[in-house]
Amino acid sequence: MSSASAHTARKRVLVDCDPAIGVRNRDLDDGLALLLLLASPVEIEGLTINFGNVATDVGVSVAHDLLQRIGSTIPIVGGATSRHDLGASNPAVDFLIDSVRAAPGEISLLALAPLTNVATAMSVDPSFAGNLREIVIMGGSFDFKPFKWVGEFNFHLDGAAAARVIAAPVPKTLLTMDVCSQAVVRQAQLDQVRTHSSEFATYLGDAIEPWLSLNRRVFRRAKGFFPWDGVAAAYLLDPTLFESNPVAIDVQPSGLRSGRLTVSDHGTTINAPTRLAADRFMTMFMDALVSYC
Ligand SMILES: [Ca+2]
Repeated sequence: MSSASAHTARKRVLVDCDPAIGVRNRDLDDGLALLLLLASPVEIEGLTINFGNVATDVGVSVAHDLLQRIGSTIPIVGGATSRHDLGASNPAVDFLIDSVRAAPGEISLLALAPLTNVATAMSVDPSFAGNLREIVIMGGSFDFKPFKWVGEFNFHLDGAAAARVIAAPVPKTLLTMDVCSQAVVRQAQLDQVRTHSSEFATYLGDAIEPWLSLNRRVFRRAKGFFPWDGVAAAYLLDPTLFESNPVAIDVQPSGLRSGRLTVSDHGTTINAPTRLAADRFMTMFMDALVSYC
C-alpha cells in the first residue's frame, strides 16, 4: 500500500470473538466492542466466532441478533467449539484464511476470544500469520490477581493456542487485564444510555444493567465492570490512547496454569501496553454506544 492510500483507506479488520451480549450472567464486552468498531471508520470484513463466554452456536446467534438490531450485514462464521478443535479446520478458519489470502499484508486481526480459531488458521495455512498486517489480542495478565497465577480467561481456555499465536511471526499487540481494567463502566454510563428511549437504548441498557449489578454483588467490583474487549478494539482505532511497551513473554501452554504469562528473555517480543488514557477511551466508547440510541 502506498503512503498516500494508507492515509485515506479505512483499516480492514477481521474480528474473532465470543459474543454473549444479552445472555444472562455472561460478559457483554464483545458486544460492546463490536458496537464501538461498527460505529467507527474501519472496515469490518467479518466476524468469526470461537467458544468462550458461551458455546459457539450461541455466540453465532448473539452476533446475528446484535448486527440485525443495528442493520449490519457483515458475514458471521462459526468456528471452534472447544480447545480440542485446535488444529482442525472449520468454517471460521476457512473464512479467516481466505480473507487474508485475498489481501496479503492489509488486514488487522482483532482476537477477543480464546485463540483456537486463530491458532488453527496459522497451522492450516503457514502463510496466514505472515500475511496479516497485525494482530491485536485481548488476553493475559501480568499482575491482575488472581489471573497472574492461573491464567486469564481467553488464554486459560486454550493455552496451547495462545502460546502458538504469541510465538507467530507477525506484529502483535496484547491488551492484558492490567491495561483493560483501567477503564470502568459505571452507573453513570448506564444512566447515559437510559436517558434515551429508543428500542436499541432499551436493549443496551437492559444488557448493561444486570452485568453491572453482577460485578458489584458477586465480583465485588464496587465501581462497575471492565470493558476488556472494548479496550482492545480501541487500540485498532487509536493506538495513541496507549503507551507502547515492548516485552518478551512466554505463555504456559497447558496444565492448571494454562495461559499464564511469564516475562522471559527467551520469549517472543510483543507490544503489551501498560497504560491507557482512560478518560479519552471512555469518551470514545460511550460516544459510539450512544450513537445507536
Ligand atoms: Ca471476548
